[in-house]
Amino acid sequence: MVNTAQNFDAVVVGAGFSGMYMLKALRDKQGLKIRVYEAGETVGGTWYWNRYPGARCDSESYVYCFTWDKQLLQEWQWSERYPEQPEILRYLEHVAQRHDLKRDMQFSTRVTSAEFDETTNLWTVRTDTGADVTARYLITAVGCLSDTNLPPFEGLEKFRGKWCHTSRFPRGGIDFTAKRVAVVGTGATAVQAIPEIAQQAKQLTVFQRTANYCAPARNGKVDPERVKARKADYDGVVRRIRSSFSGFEYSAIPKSALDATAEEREREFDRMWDAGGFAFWMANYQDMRSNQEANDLCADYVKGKIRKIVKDPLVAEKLIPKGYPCGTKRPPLDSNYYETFNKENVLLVDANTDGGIEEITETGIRAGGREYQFDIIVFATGFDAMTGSLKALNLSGRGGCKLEDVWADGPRTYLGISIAGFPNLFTITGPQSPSVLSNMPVSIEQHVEWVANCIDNMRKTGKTTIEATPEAQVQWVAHVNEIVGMTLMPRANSWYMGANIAGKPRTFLPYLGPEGVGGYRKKCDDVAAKGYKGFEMT
Ligand code: NA7
Repeated sequence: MVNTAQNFDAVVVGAGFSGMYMLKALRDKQGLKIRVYEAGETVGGTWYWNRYPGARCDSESYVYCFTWDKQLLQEWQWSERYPEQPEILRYLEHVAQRHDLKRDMQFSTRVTSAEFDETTNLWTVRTDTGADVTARYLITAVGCLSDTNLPPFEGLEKFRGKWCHTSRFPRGGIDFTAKRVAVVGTGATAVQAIPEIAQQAKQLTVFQRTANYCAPARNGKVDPERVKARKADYDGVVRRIRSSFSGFEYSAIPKSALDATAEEREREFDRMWDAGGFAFWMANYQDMRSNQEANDLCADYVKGKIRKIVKDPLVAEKLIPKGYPCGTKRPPLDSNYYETFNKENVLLVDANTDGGIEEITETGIRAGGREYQFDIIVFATGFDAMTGSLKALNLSGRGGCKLEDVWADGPRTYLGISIAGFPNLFTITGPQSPSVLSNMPVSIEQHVEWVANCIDNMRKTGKTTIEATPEAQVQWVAHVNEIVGMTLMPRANSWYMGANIAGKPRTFLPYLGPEGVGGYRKKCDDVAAKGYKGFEMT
């Protein structure tokens, strides 16, 4: 039964990993009255929406889960090294039921706007289902990659076949059997979907704008002995991932790639490549993302692999990334991606060599002056990352100032969790926090726990509002930019830089802290320990 009261202590937007835990943390520990609004029909967030073939998490299952339910850590059996979308959804449904979360959630409801009222110090939240509600605290748990990017391709409305975006894939899927299919995009989503679609489709044509550096996932069953050992040491696992750089059990090789001999490097690269997963990107030489020469060595290794796997040298050349350092766009994990281009029924159309997409026609796609015919077009064109889903909430803070105006030149936050002028608003895994550069549940849990403790502190000390000071925000933004400026990350046209969306300000969206998520956690805890330094409380 959904709570029918219209005044809440807190409104949480989104019922994915973040929203579920936020509800649990505030409701159980502090007994607050909460309402969670979720546009989907049930819990799951990104895993509710992304139902495309091959959808799977790139984090390993044993660390892609809630760590606060210790019993569930022991009970839940993941079937593979990387959890598949339906399995994650089953897991989240199970958590929702086990902790009776749904009674405070309202599904199929999208928040359309929220305004802070300076006279009452309350947020008024409006939804597409009508009723306005008020809340002392507004917590966004909207995910970093949830605002779909469907580029405005000319002529799409004329296309007579079927089309869809991977993040809005129809329930029940699409039957690609005997169909001529196009996939537009070659990001992490497409890299998962392409091998699956190629197995069914009569003909698959992939439209690539930028080639990616992909490393093998090496998915499969996990050795039961390994599972047992991890379960026996879950406290240790949790401790290690929380203090790690990226929320995984990886640490970089503590030396420069340039200081290793060629043989040593090859051995290390082989070891990481064979291990699969993010090892190549997160356990590599420490200067991979900061030194172009070191980066070139890593990049050359991957390029060599692509040349070995892809039989047609012309196709291999198109698949070889050019013009940006490896690891500076989100590296996709590959299960037979490169091999798929050896199949007879798969064609690669590369914007750089064959010409980019000009328009969608009634019967297909015109690119580079040539017309390709399709029955189905799948857009794997990504998201308006990190800021899109927040701007879509139409938030107004003090003096009616609008978030979209305040962020016109890029996001400005304090710690990625608070925005000056927007009191009692908390942004779980918001821009300028580590979020997408880490294993998400680790960053989510850290933010949720910080926010829950902050609210608890406010209630105990009789405070009504908390907000970042403009000075602290200016310093944080400068810090985020300064740190990333020491790396190669700004050299890529990545969604991290906002470069995938025409007109989006070019600015690095997450926070690449010098000590990763472990160091960022310490910073946040330190702020709290110093009486919420950088925040103003009334
Ligand atoms: P991504 O990584 O943003 O990939 C989108 C792909 O679509 C990428 O190859 C883009 O090329 C391509 N794209 C985007 N716009 C266009 C236009 N206008 N024309 C042609 N091609 C285009 O999204 P994903 O869904 O794959 O992954 C997002 C994250 O979800 C992923 O990183 C994980 O964290 C989970 P581009 O590279 O921009 O040139």
